[in-house]
Amino acid sequence: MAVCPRKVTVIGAGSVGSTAAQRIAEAGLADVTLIDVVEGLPQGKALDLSQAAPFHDHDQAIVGTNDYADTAGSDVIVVTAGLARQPGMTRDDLLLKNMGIVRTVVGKAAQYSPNAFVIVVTNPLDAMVHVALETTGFPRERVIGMAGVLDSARFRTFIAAELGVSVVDVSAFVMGGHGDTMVLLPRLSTVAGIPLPELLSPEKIDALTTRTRNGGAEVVALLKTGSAYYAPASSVLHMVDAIINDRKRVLPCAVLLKGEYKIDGLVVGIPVVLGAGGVERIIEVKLTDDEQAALLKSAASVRDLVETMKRAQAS
Ligand code: TXD
Repeated sequence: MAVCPRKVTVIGAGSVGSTAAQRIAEAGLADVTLIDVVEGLPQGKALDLSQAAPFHDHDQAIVGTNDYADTAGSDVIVVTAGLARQPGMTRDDLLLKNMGIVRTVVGKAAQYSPNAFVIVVTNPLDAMVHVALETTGFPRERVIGMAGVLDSARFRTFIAAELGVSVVDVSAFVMGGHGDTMVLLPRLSTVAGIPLPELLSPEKIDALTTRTRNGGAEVVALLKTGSAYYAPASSVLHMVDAIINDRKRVLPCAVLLKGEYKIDGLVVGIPVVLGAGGVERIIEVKLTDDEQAALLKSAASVRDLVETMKRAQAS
């Protein structure tokens, strides 16, 4: 019997979007539809990616388009469309520009794929998950932000390098918002089950958490003309795989909280079980007072962004 191929739509054929499309197709996970507002860009990238298929032993269809009708019936929609901050643009300008873009693209894609899972990548991440939730009306289980998976991969990489051990044996626990208010929990981060504080001094741990918090900025400072995309695309692949293959992975994801961790009505990064039902469970860990305070601070900064968006909509 013929098996119906899985379909993933990636909105935004820029650095993260096209690399995520490549990873997903080359992993043999799903057919990929790449869509962008720029004419020719997704078509050209899709054609080029298709021509790499013979080297990667896959037969996934990779389609580039500017027409949302071609995205119909997607299992997962990955949202990477957006603008980067331009000189002279404030954070709020960027927030409102990307709010408009995410609302438009997610609204169109959701019409053609009403049962899809939505993985949001566009920054400011937590705020854009709010926009996607509101626009689609999808339940919180199906609208998930990618940030913690990337942040914990960065932390794992730095820990492994510091200790001279395999990154595979390192597990890192990250919560909170994407950016300055990220909450890293060394006491719940381990190397083959050994808590990090038993292996590194508080000063070393501090240095690694600071580097992780600035992980995105460190790459931007080097690239100068863009931001990170290889590790972000791999993070997207990891989440798509968890959903499509029902892996029930325990991953940090940005999800709308409804009272969990004493936060109600705001999107914040927390550990979840990610499987065929999307966010199948939110894992509540007992936090210390300091950790809880840091998480609430993170939630407060998301609330500020949500309020700025509401004010802009009202005016
Ligand atoms: O951890 C994370 N969540 C992140 C987030 C990690 C890395 C990048 N992060 C954010 O993802 C970044 O701050 C941006 O907001 C997005 C996408 O980053 P990328 O590096 O891929 O940006 P590009 O290369 O500028 O690509 C954006 C594409 C580009 O091709 C535009 O033409 C397209 O988005 N775009 C649109 N596509 C469709 N429809 C509309 N309206 C549209 N507007 C722009």
